[in-house]
Formats: sequence, C-alpha cells, structure tokens
Amino acid sequence: MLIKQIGMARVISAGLGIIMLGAMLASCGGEAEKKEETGPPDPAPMVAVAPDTNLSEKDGGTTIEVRMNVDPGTDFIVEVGSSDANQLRVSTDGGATFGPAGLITFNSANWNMNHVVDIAVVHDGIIDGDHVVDITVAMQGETNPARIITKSINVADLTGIMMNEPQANLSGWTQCYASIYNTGGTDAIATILANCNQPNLMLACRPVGNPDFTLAAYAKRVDVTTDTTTDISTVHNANGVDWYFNTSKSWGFAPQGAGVNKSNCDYNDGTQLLPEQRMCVHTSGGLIGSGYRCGDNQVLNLNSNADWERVILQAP
Ligand SMILES: [Ca+2]
Ligand SMILES: [Ca+2]
Repeated sequence: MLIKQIGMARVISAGLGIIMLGAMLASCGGEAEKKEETGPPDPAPMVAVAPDTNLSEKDGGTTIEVRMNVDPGTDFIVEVGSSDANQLRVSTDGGATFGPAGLITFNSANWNMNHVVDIAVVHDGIIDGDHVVDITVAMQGETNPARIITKSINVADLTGIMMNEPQANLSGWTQCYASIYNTGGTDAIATILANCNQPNLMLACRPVGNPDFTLAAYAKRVDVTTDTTTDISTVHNANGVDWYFNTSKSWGFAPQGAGVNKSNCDYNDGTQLLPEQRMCVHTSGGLIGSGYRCGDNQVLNLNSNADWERVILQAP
C-alpha cells in the first residue's frame, strides 16, 4: 500500500503516466527496494505540449515543449531524438541547427519552464511514401523504455501541387534551369533535359527575386517528360499531379483530375477548376517559348512578361 501511494504521487508529479507507475511497481520486489522508493520523485522530463501528429513534406514542421517534473537540483541533460532523421529533424537551439538529436540542459533555474523544441520535416526530394517517425524525450543515455517518452508523427510524402513554397524548404533539390517568361525561341529543351538529368524533376515558377515558388510540383523525370502529344486534353498523371509535355506545344501541370485545355498552353476561358494551381510554358520546334502562366491566366498573362520566371529543379 505504501508503494502504491508513493507510486501514485509520483505519477501525479512526474507526468509520465501509468507506464512509469507500472514499471516502478514491477521493480519493487523486496523490503530493501521499498525503502529506496521513499525519497523525493526522480527528476524526469515531461512533454508539456505535444506535437502535431500528422505532417507532410508540404509542412515546415511542428514543435513540442519539454520541461522537468521536479527540480533536478543539478544539471540534468535531456535528449530529444528522431527515430528517422531522413524524415524529421529536431532543433533544441531555437531552430539554429537541426539534426537527428538535440540536448537541453535543465537545472534549478529553468526546470519548470517549457523549452521549445522545433521539429522540421525533411523535403527529401524523392517519392518515398509515408513514414511514421518517433520523437523521443528522455534523460541523455536513458535505455529503459518506460522512462522514454515517445511521440509518433506520421510524415506523408510530398504529392500534388505546392503553393507559396519556400525554395529553402526544398533541401533535396538543385536548380538546373531558369528563364524569364519573356524568353522564347532560344533555349533548347534537349539541352535543358541534358542538364536536368536526375531521376526527379520539379517545375516551379515565381516572381523574379522571390524566395518562394508561387507554384511547384514534381514527379519522376520520366513522368514529367512523358510526351502527351499535341492533343488538347491529354495528360499524364503522376505523384498527385496531371502533367503534359510536348516539344511543339507546351509543358506544364494542372491539379489532378481537373482537366486541361492545351490551346496551345493550358488556357483558362473562365470555366477552369483551380486555375490558380496551373503552370504552363509554351514550346515550339524543340525550344522553350515565351509565356504563359504561373497561376490563373485570367489574372496574369505572362506572355512577354519580364518579371516572372520558370524554374526546373532536380533531385537524385
Ligand atoms: Ca519523406
Ligand atoms: Ca518525399
């Protein structure tokens, strides 16, 4: 009974929940061990604010907040780790550096203050499916699973069309082509594809000088460059995006299932679904042409426009 009361008091103050109580009861076999349990609660980290549990590569990330259950009296080092640093990375220094793990030092001055831990989604640049990643919080070096707090986060693959995506988030990608929308008749598509020869390609567009892409989408290189002929409505679906490509018509993407009107670029006559999520570049005779859209052409027609650019990025 004594053990149970102590155990319950610990649960209330420790915030580690029933798992910790169960572990302590299981370990209390004899009288000598019971006496050892009569001291103050063990210092242990606790997660005061839990993370978002559903993220995608379209998200920047989430945060958790960590503090101690009691004053540790001396320096107590907590390690926050990611079970898969290829999907989620953590920062315990306010976002200055991200890695597979980070440390927080608690002491009598800060034990009861929430320390914000930033968790960043890795934009890996590959079509790698969804992953469940465990974020763990425990005393540095802790190996007892009952004393390790685990928060599982689902990280969905990046699919579909990104809007207002910071290029800085696309850590797996390198730029292999860019031109202003008024460029036409000079850049050979064969040369562009020779430079953009990695297995994944992303088409993107934005105002010149803007660090964020107004629109961006990617898929396997073979999908982004599948010839959809000069037909007005044929698309090729891949990675949640409808693609079209022909060296004498146009090159671009539209929302999955929303239909296209390649005349010669995808043209919004006022009836298109999701016109703001469509990108199109004219092509002619194997060359990139001037224009045409980065969003809704009824809002902004980019033929001969000198202020917007189209960009191609690649990833292994
Ligand atoms: Ca991923
Ligand atoms: Ca991915």
